[in-house]
Amino acid sequence: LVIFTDLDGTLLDHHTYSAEPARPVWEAALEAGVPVIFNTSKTRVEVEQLQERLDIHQPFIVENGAAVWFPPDTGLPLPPDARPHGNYYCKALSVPRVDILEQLYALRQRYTFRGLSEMGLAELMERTGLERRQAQLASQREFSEPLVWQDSEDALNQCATELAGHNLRLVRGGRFHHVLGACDKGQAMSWLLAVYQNAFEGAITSVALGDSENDVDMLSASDIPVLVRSPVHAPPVVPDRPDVCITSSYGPEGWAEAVSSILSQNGITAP
Ligand code: 2M8
Ligand code: MG
Ligand code: MG
Repeated sequence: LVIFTDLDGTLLDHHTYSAEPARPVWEAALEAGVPVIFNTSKTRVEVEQLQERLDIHQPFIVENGAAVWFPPDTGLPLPPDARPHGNYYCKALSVPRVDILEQLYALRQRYTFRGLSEMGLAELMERTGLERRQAQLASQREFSEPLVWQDSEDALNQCATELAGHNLRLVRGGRFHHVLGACDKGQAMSWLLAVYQNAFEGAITSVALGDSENDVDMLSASDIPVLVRSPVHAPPVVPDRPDVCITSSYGPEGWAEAVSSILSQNGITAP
């Protein structure tokens, strides 16, 4: 079993960013040798800080599937296409952010949106409820650009089509829309799962948890998809997965409820 999880609105409360209600359950998973892998819109530096805070030390996926990071000492054999980057290894699935900004801002005249790169820290704090230090980490993006979409839904679809022509994707997160290279959370998850399968020489069951539109590819590609209920939006549709389960509680409480039951079904004692 390997657990892939979104952060904002899923393991972390949408408003307070707390994961504490789920702590006993992820501790039981880690204790039993089940990796808990973050698959998030957040940046590398945001996740590094969060892993410290939660005492979770695993490879992780950032910026909506744009890259996979391996911290030192994961014990995993590193795939040949992961590149050293300081004391980490990185597998990039997206083009760099500078390339994205160039394409995106060429569309400025025709669509109305506000990109994160145009916001000061005060505005980002206001829009997300993050504290200054956290907002600063969220702004250190390497592979994607979050947007506040200020145009019509039709314009959004048209813009997405145009971006697709440049090999870029537009996905909806909890608060922002995100533009990134031709990749998604599902592809990144499958790539990393193959690394585990290779290391452990066998099939591994994947559990995926998410709350928003940008999690749908990951849920679709997983063996056990879980939609964590959101206090601010309806659960997205996961096509062709009638087996998707929707938690009754919101955010980290919902996470704990679902993971606890999956662990128990797999013979792992969980609170
Ligand atoms: C952004 O990501 C969330 C996730 O769904 C969103 O789109 O609402 C990113 O900027 C991320 O880096 C940041 O931590 C988060 C804060 O809410 O917002
Ligand atoms: Mg989310
Ligand atoms: Mg997310």
